[in-house]
Amino acid sequence: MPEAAHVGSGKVRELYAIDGDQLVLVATDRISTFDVVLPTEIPDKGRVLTGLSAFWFARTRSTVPNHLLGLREDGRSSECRRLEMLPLECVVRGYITGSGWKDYQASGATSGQALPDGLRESDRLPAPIFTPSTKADEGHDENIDLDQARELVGAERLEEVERVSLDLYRFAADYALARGIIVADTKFEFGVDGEGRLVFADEAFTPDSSRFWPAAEYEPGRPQPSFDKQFVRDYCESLGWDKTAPGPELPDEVVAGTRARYVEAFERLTEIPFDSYLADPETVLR
Ligand code: PZK
Repeated sequence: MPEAAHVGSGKVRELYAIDGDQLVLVATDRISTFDVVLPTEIPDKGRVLTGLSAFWFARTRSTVPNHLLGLREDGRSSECRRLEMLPLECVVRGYITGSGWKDYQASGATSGQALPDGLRESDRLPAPIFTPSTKADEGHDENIDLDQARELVGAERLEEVERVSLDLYRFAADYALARGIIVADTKFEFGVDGEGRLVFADEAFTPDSSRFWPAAEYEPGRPQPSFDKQFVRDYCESLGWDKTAPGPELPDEVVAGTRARYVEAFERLTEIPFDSYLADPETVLR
């Protein structure tokens, strides 16, 4: 991309600056599992994630403004407003799993918020909870309590991001559940524009920023299968790989099955054929 300067790399995404006000966010077809990026790509995974994010940004504009300016013809690149990012990962959990389940087992609480006794792994919570974390440059984000979050962004901004995060989660989780997908939890990033307004940035309810579970297979008391990555995890487990880099190459049938799951998530949630998205990415905005 000769017209833009590379400004950042994530595990599976790249960020470029067009100028002082505009960025291009590119979702690659890379996939990570157990925190390791695999040498094999999943064709169209980046397009699915970019299309899903744009779909959700378009449908949540009345709740909070967002950074999306437009989609490029390639379907994997989005042009965004450049913001001052808040130093906080805004996590909402509707179900008890992952680090929330670990915290709960250890202390009966997560992010300093007490939870009812007797929860089983993957149980639905009585109400969604806001459990912020700090952005770690390397490795895992660290769960923090609301006092620590307040020190990072201030009391007013924290109240605002908590309210907006819970509103966004309730909207998308209801929407997805009606289409057979449980959004167990999700992570948001927000920025602030030149006028001090809160802006929803980064990605919105993708399988990389959220845990998607197939509702038809939901059964609390055990870990749930991942909607998108379960074939990859099962294959990696079958190898006895030690989960350190480099990860294994994926065989064609695992690649094809995983691609099909990403496309299925896109089509269930958007009710738009993925081929229509490829022909004209802006279909998801209308
Ligand atoms: C921003 N990241 C995460 C890191 C990626 C993405 N609208 C924005 N304005 C300013 N900064 C960012 C955004 C957004 N979104 C996002 N880091 C900064 C990130 C590496 C690669 F693709």
